[in-house]
Amino acid sequence: KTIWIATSNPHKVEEFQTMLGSQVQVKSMKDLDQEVHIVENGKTFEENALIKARALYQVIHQPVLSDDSGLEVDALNKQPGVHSARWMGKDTSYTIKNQAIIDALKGKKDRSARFICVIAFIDEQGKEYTYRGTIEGQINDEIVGKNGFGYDPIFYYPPFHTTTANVSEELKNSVSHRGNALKAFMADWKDRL
Ligand code: ITT
Repeated sequence: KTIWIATSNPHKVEEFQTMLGSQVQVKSMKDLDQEVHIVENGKTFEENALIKARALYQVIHQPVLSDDSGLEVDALNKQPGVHSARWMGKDTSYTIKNQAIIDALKGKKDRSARFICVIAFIDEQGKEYTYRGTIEGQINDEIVGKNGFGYDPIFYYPPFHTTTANVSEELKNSVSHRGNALKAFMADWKDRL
């Protein structure tokens, strides 16, 4: 069984492949021989997830899944939010971006934050669905951990007593926004894929 995911982010591909298991083959934009033009100009995770899924569906005419995700920091008015990948420029390293968030929160009491993931799915008939998953945590006061990607090294998850970059991929997936969105998707589709 093959599932197409409308993403160019290899970390997302890796997490989906681990969560879906070896019975499912995950394919993504890099497995296509053509460019898929995507303009992610939506205001919400749902809009952007649908923009990505539609762009790939129009090329392959098969069921596709997509992931739009990001980090909301309450003390920063929920930024970087839907701009998480582009925030401070798409080529700025996450060491710099993560330190900038730590610096912006210095002295602030409210360190609450959450990752959000919206999975969009377009079925064989072209019908569209979205599924949302979240994980609540805190902005850590230093960069910790080498696993995961993006903002994981500053995302302190209280039940783990550490960041989501400082645990195994399997443990992160078991509680993550992406894991939770995929569980919601699977509750609907596992017998129909
Ligand atoms: P695609 O659009 O090609 O899927 P992208 O990385 O540009 O890849 P998004 O626009 O959805 O995707 O941006 C999501 C960003 O949010 C991502 O680049 C990270 O900075 C952050 N993010 C999302 N999920 C994360 C996770 O599990 N751990 C750490 N950071 C995450």
